[in-house]
Amino acid sequence: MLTLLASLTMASAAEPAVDTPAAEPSQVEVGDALPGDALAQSTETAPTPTPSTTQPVKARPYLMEVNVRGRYLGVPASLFDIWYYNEADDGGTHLPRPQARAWSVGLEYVVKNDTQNGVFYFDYVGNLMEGGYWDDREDPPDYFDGDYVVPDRLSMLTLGADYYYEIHATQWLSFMFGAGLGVAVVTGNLQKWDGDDGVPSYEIYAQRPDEPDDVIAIPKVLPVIDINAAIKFDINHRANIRLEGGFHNLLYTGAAVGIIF
Ligand SMILES: [Ca+2]
Ligand SMILES: [Ca+2]
Repeated sequence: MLTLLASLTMASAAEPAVDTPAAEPSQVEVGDALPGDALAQSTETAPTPTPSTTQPVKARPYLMEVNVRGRYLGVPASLFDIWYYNEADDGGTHLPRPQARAWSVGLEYVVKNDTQNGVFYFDYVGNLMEGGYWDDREDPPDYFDGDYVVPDRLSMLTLGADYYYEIHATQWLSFMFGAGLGVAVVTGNLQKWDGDDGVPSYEIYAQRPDEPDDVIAIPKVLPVIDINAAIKFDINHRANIRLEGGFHNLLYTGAAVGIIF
């Protein structure tokens, strides 16, 4: 680089004086300023800032994010196994029990500093559970007294706020632990078919799938409890990716991606 500069300087020095003298020195100046002088130059100019000019000063001591997030939610089958039979029961011939699963997409607005994050969110939680047979455990076993339950337009719209504490492992990697509260508006319900004098509910359902015996009402408004643990990748304070898991009224795993500004 030095040799390049030297040759540049010599070249310009060797130029005849008539050949656009104004352009040549400026070229050398630009080349001169590039290598290591950026810092020196900035410290040089730093003592003489005019207060009136609009410089890119750090106007606020916090950053913001806007993120899009997606999640896969559910209730572990092992939990329902406590109360309900599954396909492994009755010598492996029992009807399979539906899996309580859901998905969600949402938007987040985040206000943060180095260690603290305030996350304001809303998301839509859609049901993935199919209709099926829910057979309670009893002793002695009765495999034919269960309910046939079919979700009907079941979904949830949530709005809430979470606090995350952030621990930086490196410049670009951090671990986050958070919790928060929200409110959910629930749509839809669960339709239920009962057994009937020895005829199991799944056979009744097969006979009249459009005529449930009952509708299990779900409260239209529910509290939302959030518990979150995340790994966050910071891309040059411009973007971030968060991989996380926890509890959002259901257990979940998911990811959030967004911009930092
Ligand atoms: Ca029973
Ligand atoms: Ca039973």
